[in-house]
Amino acid sequence: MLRPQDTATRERKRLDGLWRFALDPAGEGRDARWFAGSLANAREMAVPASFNDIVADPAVRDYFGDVWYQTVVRVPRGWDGRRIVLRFESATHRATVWAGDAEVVSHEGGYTPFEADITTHVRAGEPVRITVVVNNTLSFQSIPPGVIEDTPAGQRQRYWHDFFNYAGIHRSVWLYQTHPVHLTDVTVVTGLDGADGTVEYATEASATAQTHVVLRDANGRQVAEGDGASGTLTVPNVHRWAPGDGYLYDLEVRLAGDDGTVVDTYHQSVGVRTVKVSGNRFLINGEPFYFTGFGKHEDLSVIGKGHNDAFMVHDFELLRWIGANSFRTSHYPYSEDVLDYADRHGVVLIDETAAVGLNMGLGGGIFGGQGYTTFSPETINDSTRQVHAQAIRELIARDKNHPSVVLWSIANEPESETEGAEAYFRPLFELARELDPTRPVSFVNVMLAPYGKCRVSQFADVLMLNRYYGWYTHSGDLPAAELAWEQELQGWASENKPIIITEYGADTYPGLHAIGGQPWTEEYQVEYLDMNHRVFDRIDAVVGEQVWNFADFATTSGVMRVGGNKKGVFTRDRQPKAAAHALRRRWRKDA
Ligand code: GCB
Repeated sequence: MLRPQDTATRERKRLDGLWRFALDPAGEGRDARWFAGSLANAREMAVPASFNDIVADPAVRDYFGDVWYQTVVRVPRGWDGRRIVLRFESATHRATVWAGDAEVVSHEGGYTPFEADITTHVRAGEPVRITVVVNNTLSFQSIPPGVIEDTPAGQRQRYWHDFFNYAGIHRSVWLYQTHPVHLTDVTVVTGLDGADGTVEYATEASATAQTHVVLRDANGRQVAEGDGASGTLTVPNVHRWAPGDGYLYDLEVRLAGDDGTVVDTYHQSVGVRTVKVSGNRFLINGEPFYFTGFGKHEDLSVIGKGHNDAFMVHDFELLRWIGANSFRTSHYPYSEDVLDYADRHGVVLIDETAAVGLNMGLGGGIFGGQGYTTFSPETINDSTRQVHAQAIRELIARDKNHPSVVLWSIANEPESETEGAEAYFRPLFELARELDPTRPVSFVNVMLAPYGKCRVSQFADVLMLNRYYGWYTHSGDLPAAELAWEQELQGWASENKPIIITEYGADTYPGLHAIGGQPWTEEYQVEYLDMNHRVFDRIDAVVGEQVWNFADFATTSGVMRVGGNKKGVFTRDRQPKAAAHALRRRWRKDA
């Protein structure tokens, strides 16, 4: 599915702004056909944004169930005879959409795009009512999972992941048009051959057409061209895409009818680079790469998980300031704008599905309800795995052409020490490899499945470990933490795979100080990170360190969370804690 573009043959219109919005606590709107007219009792709501924190009402913040969004858009006059498509970059966690009275699409999964051809439901120059019901309820068959529990005080939504269940329309909504004969997909795979680069391309179209491609460098100079729906282009003396050097070529794909008239033009940016795991090394362009950076979140005050360009640019500026060369899209696929930005700026990404919290043993019930078995016919089961498989398909389909993405993470901290886990994950790894043979595939291992116990890491090309020695264990005792951590890591290192420490961190209340050794102080966060770095620097197989977290973020309430998770190196409003300066000294050799 191609992202909408303005090209010589395509046009798009962004539908962001204020939409009508209504909660549907009784779940009556679908049967009562709320889509069939102007939404009654509606308030105004910003799109894109999470709805939760915008309204000053705890009942809205914690709401789960159906919510309705509606807008009226006028289809541009000039779009007569064109194929007209309505596209959502995301709706969390599922949605059904109507154009006028006609139901046009439903989608499961809160972080990947979906679209509907609405040509037959609209007329150029006329308005059309767009209604969307978004549902944010988590179940054992959703990714991420959750459960509704009946309590004496009423129903409650529980889940096992440590971030707030923000919901709504989080990214842009588009109306766009193409010729009825149009390109439907482009795939590029790049290679290096000495000083030259290769670009294998494969295109798909809605009907048979002639395909012509032109590859241009960043100055617009043509460097290669080809004919046919697929082929391989050679780029003499290629400018490689590399960490810190987001050099992009532009592949223009043109479709023409039998008479040679161009009916569709699409531009695919291409970063020429290779990725490979060799022994315990992670190679980008054949050279060992060491990841520095963070696990992040899409999380802001007021707008929650809504995309915001200003904050996106600011976050990338802070990454550059601190010397981070990478981050993980923990714990879900991020906005496509983030991926494009990372491509252009040479920031390396570990791209993760929303499969987080498939672990009912985690947190001793702190993050969720107690007393559930993770893998069982009643909980995480075959249907969940199908939803998870679809999440992997949609992630790879969306992000396969991004040079910034060097590694797929198919889950974060699932239960992985049991037979059920092994059986659940084996086919998912096979699927990811089949969908993309060009990138390594992994998952993030949890402390409950330490070296020697994990039954899923056998499938992973890279070992990604989240560890909190000195925080959740050996709290406040960094010398003991250092010994235990090094011992476990030595075990993993014997596997001869590259190891990325995808999480290590300590909650820190900004402004809290002590001479030393006191958890929650700014000093302790620095000492804790220093201890970890000593351990990493002694272990050859460690090829990356990503601190948890880039910034403080919202979570469910609990005695372990003070106004959210405070492991940020920056506060939620992006002010540096002492640890930010310490990391900058370690990561930025030039500063
Ligand atoms: C983890 C999770 C992350 C949590 C973090 C923490 O292992 O992957 O989502 O926020 O620990 O701070 O406890």
